[in-house]
Amino acid sequence: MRFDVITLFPDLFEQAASMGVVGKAIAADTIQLKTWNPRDFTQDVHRTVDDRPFGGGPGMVMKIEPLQKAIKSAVKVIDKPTKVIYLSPQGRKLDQQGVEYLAKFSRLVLLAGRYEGIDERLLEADIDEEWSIGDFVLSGGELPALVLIDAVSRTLPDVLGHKCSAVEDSFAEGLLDHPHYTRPDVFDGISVPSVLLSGDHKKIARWREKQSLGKTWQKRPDLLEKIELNEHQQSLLDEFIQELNN
Ligand code: 4HQ
Repeated sequence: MRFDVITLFPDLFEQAASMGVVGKAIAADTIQLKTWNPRDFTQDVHRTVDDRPFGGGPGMVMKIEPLQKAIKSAVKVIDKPTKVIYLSPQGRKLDQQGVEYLAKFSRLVLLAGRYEGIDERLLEADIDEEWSIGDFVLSGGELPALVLIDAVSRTLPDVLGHKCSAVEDSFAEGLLDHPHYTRPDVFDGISVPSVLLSGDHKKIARWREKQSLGKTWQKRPDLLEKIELNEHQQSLLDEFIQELNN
């Protein structure tokens, strides 16, 4: 998977993308990340990328020409299935299903906007899809782009080397993750659930699945409405609820 990011803050991406799971995937060349600075596509001495909004009002708008040149340069590097994405609160809300859809493209060009946003004509002419990371206002599209890169990357085969699959993760099946514990086995008088120390891997897997269902039921009941539990899952959840009432 290759990510091309159009950004006024390339350093931010070099930094963030050098760390953790994504950093390792880049080092291993499973993922490629390249940044394109719209300032490098300006003609004037001041390297102007923004201008005042027509119609007046506060704030500035990103100029169309440097952005379009940056996008076109990024797109033409490789001839592969590409989506050009603009991060904005007006986009489709990102969730794990959206992440998996995006992961199917071999290449994503991400436009991280600043100021009040981009000229609407660029949106119409050059942006394939608009995505949002949530209903709140940020000062730029850089963090949303990094969120997208992180979430998409971890679904790719080979990125989570230590796991058989990302399928074990929270949300992969539309459920929350089960609780986790590590040493010490007693902290402040509170013990780790004994099943986790039993060495019985079948029992442990069953406990975790039950917890995953139960925690989802307690904390995010809206998620359960989106999925159909199988018979086994339903009886585990019933058991979880029954144990609460004991
Ligand atoms: N912005 N999800 C405004 C966001 C945002 C979001 C990005 C702020 C674009 C111009 N992007 N700029 N929420 O708040 O994606």
